[in-house]
Amino acid sequence: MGVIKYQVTEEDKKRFDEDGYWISPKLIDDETIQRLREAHERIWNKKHDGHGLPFYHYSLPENPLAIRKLDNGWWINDEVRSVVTNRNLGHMAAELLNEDSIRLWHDQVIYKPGTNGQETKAGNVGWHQDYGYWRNSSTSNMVTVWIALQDTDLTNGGMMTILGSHKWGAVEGSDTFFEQDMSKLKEKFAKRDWVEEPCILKAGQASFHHALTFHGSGPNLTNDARLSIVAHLMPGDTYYRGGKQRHDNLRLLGARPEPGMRFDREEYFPTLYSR
Ligand SMILES: O=C(O)CCC(=O)C(=O)O
Repeated sequence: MGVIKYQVTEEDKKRFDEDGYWISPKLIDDETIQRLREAHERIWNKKHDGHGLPFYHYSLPENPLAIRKLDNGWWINDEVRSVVTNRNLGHMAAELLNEDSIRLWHDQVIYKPGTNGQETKAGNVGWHQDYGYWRNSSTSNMVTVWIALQDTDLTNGGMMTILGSHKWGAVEGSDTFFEQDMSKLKEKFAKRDWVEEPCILKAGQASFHHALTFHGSGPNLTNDARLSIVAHLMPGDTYYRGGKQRHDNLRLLGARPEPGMRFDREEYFPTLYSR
């Protein structure tokens, strides 16, 4: 159970450094994929493992075609937990980011319903940078691991990344996950070469994208939901750098977070890997 061990190569690192993302070989075996698909089922039916509670009461959106997303699924689901805290995943992230240790920042459980051909923006994820939400972290050298629980391409609303956009730095106003008009966002952000790269994944493969890489996704026109588990990973010594932006994780530093405090409480930010 867990994540298959894979040694990241120099060529993989080069791809990640140049393109801002890298697609792994299959990391999750079929039995685990099935368990993670069942984990989705349990989560959306409010069946929790243990007594943890996510930050919010999450309810299914009124629109059945809208995207569903839960942060920190590992607090309430053991299968999700075993994948997003997996050492092998951490090792790969450490290699790609050139860091000595890796912690979990948070996870996401994402479910994009199939529309059966119906055109709607309800399942879209707007072009954004993950670091657009994480500006209170001391570093943007963070990575998102997006794990496909079925074969995924553009027909079922697979993700797209903008080639090399991690080299643009932290772009103002890039916290636009929930804006669903892709053309409008493209107009806003496409100030330089805008090359859209589809992340085409077989079930069990993952894409690793840098926290500054622009990405988003369009409609799932198939009959089947697109299911994924996502791990957002950070260097082990990441700290709160202050600033105005708020993030839910700040609450995990206590009632009075101070700049300089590390996100290092094991019970919230578990270490996946340390050299
Ligand atoms: O699931 C998607 O289409 C986008 C997910 C995303 O933005 C992320 O994992 O950072």
